Amino acid sequence: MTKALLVIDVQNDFCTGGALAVPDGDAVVAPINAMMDHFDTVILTQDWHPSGHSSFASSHPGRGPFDTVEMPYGTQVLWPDHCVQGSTGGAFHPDLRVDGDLILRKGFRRDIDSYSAFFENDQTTPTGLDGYLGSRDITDLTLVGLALDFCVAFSALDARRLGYAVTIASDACRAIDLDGSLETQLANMRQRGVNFT
Ligand code: VGL
Ligand code: ZN
Repeated sequence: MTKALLVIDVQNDFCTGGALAVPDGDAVVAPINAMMDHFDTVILTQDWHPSGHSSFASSHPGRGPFDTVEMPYGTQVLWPDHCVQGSTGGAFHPDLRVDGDLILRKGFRRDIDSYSAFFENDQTTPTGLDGYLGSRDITDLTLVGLALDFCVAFSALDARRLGYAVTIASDACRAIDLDGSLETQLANMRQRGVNFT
């Protein structure tokens, strides 16, 4: 059994003052930094959108942030512009330790969003993370970061689907909680065998 820590999207735009600030988002930084010493492999993900990304409300005239639209791959929530490639908002929180083994970027294709670290939102286009983990014999994942009810949850559910043992360290996560999304995703994750500490 080999374990990895998967640190999801601890970026300025999801923290205080950011474009899509998750309430109390900064609070995850200290516990995540402390956890890193206890894992041989640390992987950080970075939400990394081109300007004009299709998940941005600004790309849909007449629509606003947190509306939903139908995309060819399903329903998509529209977000404020966030985590634009190369922007300060897209950078990791300045206090986050970034001495991980791998930085995986996602959401870089204009026409499709990618909440999960494993698959884009069509749930079929792989990011390559499963291959990386498999070739390093990693079977157990601990997930932390932002946001618990979106990118952390989608990553955890895909990881279970792919056969990993998955633990979420709850105090190192914070949620957006949009229309009950936190409760819904917690129930989904429990049902599919995600462990919580
Ligand atoms: C996220 C919404 C849009 C996340 C990313 O990291 O949870 N949420 N893009
Ligand atoms: Zn995003």
